[in-house]
Amino acid sequence: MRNHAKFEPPSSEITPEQRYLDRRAFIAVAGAIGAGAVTGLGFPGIAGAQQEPQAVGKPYGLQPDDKPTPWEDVTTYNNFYEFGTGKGDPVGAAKDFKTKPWTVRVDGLVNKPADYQLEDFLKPSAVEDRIYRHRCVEGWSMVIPWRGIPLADVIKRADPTAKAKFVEFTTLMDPRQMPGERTGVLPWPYTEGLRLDEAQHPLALLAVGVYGRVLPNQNGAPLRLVVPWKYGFKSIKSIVRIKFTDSQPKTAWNQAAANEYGFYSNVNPTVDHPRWSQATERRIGEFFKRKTLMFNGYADQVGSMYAGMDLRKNY
Ligand SMILES: Nc1nc2c(c(=O)[nH]1)N[C@H]1C(S)=C(S)[C@@H](COP(=O)(O)O)O[C@H]1N2
Ligand SMILES: [Mo]
Repeated sequence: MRNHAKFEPPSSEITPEQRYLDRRAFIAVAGAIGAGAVTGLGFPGIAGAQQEPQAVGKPYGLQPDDKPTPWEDVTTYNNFYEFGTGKGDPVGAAKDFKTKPWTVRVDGLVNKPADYQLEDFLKPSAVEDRIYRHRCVEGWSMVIPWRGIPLADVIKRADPTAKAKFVEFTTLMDPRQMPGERTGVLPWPYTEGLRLDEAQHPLALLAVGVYGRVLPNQNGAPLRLVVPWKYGFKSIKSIVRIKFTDSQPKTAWNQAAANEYGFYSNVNPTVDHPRWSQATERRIGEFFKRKTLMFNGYADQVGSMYAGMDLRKNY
């Protein structure tokens, strides 16, 4: 929590470069917000849920013309099929979703399996604000100020055995609360997976908040994954289980359509999805398309994990 950046609302007077390079403003806001904001917020049930959304966080991999997507878009244009297949469905359908109490099971090939209450799962000192790029395989993108804890910290605490090679994540299965789970649109519960080294990568985040506030239900409350170099569907929401395995986990989207959704799903402008080109993207709130970047702009940080792999085969 050393670096905070606050981004003013888009203004024709201020160029994006100025916004970035104005270190004075950057530091002033960092002081005003302070570490207290982080210890208090992002934890369900702790004051702060009603404060104004703040685009706080250290920028990771942002391009010079990237600025946070407005709160309104981040929290009303969502993919969360448990609450409907329309982008506008989850904000209403998840309104009364119960995220307290919430248990997270950590198990499989680890020396320290445990069932955690969410409050015990999160170490306040590990909570960070980070601004990441987000790219959905459908061709739209956002820039999102997350609040969360590095997944690597959680893995360290679980202490995987030498046999552990992958991590499997599972979303809550509760068809009474999640109407989508009463349909056949995906194999439920939603599952995702990462190779262990990917999961340990310092960019992989378990988010509990966005815009300095507790995660809204439609964004995957109370705990969701964020892996910014992969297509958005890898960033599984409302996680109840993190399991370490020796074989590659099945994932919901791969089971639904294996030719469209591979295990890796790294953002790659040179490998198209059968139905959507991945070469360009539309930033939500913008009119013109932008070029999609290899690994969504995080190639310098993550590229070495895929050295020697055929990314056309391992899509
Ligand atoms: N459990 C679950 N997680 C999910 C999804 C979903 O339908 N169910 N959709 C994914 C997709 S396709 C995207 S693009 C992101 C969207 O996250 P956001 O609504 O917070 O932007 O969540 C991902 N995580
Ligand atoms: Mo997506």
